Amino acid sequence: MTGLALLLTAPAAHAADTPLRDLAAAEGKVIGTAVTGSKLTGTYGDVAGAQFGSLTPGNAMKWGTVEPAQGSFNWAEADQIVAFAQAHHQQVRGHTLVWHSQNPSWLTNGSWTSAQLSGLLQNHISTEVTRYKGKVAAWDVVNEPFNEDGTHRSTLWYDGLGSGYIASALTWAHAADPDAKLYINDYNVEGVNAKSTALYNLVKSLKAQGVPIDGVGLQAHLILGQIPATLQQNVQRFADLGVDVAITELDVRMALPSDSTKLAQQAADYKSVVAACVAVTRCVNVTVWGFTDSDSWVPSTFPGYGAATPYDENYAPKPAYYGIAEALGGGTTTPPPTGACAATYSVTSQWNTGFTGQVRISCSGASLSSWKASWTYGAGQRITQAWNATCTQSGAAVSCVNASYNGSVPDGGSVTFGFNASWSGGNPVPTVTLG
Ligand code: G2I
Repeated sequence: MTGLALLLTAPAAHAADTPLRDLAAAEGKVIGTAVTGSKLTGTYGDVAGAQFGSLTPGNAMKWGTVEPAQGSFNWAEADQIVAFAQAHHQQVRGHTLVWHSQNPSWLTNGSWTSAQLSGLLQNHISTEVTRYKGKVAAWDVVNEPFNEDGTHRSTLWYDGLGSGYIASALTWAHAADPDAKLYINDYNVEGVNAKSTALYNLVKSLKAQGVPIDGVGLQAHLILGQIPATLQQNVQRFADLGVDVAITELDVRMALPSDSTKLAQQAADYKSVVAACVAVTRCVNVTVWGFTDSDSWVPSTFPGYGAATPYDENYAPKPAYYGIAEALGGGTTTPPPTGACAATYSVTSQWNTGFTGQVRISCSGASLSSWKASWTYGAGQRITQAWNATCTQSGAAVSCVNASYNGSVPDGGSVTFGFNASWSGGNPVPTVTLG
């Protein structure tokens, strides 16, 4: 039977499984995400609050954001994120106090003596850490201090203050909030290499000098299929120095467009990174650098690359989401069937002898040009009519194929068909397979 309008709706926004933050907690870990404060409403806020146990402001706590003009402060977005985190019982990872990038122009364009520069940095650190004392669990105190070859990066701070700026910054941060965990954070330090070895030697020497250093952040901006083989070994060697380790900015970028093969590889990549953290007791946190592809730095920085996060632009969990869940021990979670398209069966109304049901087919990171949805009734239900699909039933087995006009399900879209059926005794919901 035809005549009812074809329904096109957004894909399901939520994974029905145990939230990632609960899975992580059961493993003694915290799973976090970078966030943009202005987006923390609606579905973005729902997912950020429900799934993650810590938040990192993606930009809101950087010097250029908080003090755009000297002596003129803007804490609005940082305050908002901290308040959201408190309301959702989440930790905050403060990011970042000392960096060569995203500094205000009054600072970078100024001409400062070493003493002035040191005073500016101390004042900045004291002001920001004091403001969030007791509210920020961990700070990326120093961000990206090294070159790829393990030498110190030439920056405003290194050039003006020498390598001692790192110990000074940690000491000032500790004075402002003795309970906050203090980290040094960098990229391309996930595997054992010259840069990570320089970081290792620095942390070892800071520990030997009694400088307050609590942790090392491995950013983990990774490329599809290129997870460093020595990741877990590297995490372990830092842990063995007596510091915590966090994966602070995880994403796995791919050449666009994504397809089901790439998304499956990405799931495996996310799973292996999270598993490396789970395997090392002192690895305490894995944070993704944006949880949705609509809030990722990747496409604008690497043209032609993207789809780097665990949720698509419409907040549908991707296979990567399930990879994370599996690494966190979420054994009952399964990726959507047939790659990234999934079917959901629901009963929309029911009366004493009959009911109306619908099946929605949603795609994310994949698409369909035709479809067949099949299920087996467990209690003698019988389809009597269907619309927006052609359904046949043989015994308990039902099979519905697309109508001539709705075989195509685009990436990020969905198609719904409906039916009436009879029932008696019971009307359990069957599992639908696509194929
Ligand atoms: O670059 C990726 C990350 C590498 N590690 C340190 C992180 O702090 C860094 O984060 C990114 C943010 O995700 C981006 O959102 O840092 C970028 C700057 O280096 C941020 O990009 C900036 C844009 O460059 C600005 O044009 C924009 O106004 O984001 C700003 C706010 O949206």
